Amino acid sequence: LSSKDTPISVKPDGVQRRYVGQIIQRFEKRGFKLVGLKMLQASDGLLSQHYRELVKKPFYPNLVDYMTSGPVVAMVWEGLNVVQSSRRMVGPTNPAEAPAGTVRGDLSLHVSRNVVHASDSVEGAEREIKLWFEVVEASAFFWIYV
Ligand code: YYY
Ligand code: MG
Repeated sequence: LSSKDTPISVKPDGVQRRYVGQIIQRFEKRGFKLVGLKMLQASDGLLSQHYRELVKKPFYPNLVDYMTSGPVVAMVWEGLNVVQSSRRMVGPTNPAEAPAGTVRGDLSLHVSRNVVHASDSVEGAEREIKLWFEVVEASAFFWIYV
């Protein structure tokens, strides 16, 4: 795992609203490289680890209902400064505060339906990639996340 890799997920509302392609295109256009991609139904257990700092928050039950309301498209992206840059591209947690041009600012209105996940730190990115993916050597020259 390296600080050049970060997880980005399209949440169930983004999948249901058919935004997977547009979201992938934003990161490809910026110059990042897709190194992992899968669709899955997130479990309560996976989410309680992913959002371990939030399990006691009053909004947590609604967050789990939302995140399990349909499939998630989980990805790993690679590139220079990808953790910080992708987080900027996604925008603030609350779409009401997200500038136009960010994924959340362009595609969402409410914090409970903010379309996409991005990690907020290199340590968080590493922890989340290990939680959601396995890394495999796809050839002598590159590794992919599955
Ligand atoms: O990293 P990010 O997704 O931007 O925000 P977090 O503070 O990690 O919260 C995770 C997730 O929880 C957020 O994307 C939506 C939801 N949430 C909420 O529903 N209501 C809040 N007041 C805060 C967060
Ligand atoms: Mg977060």
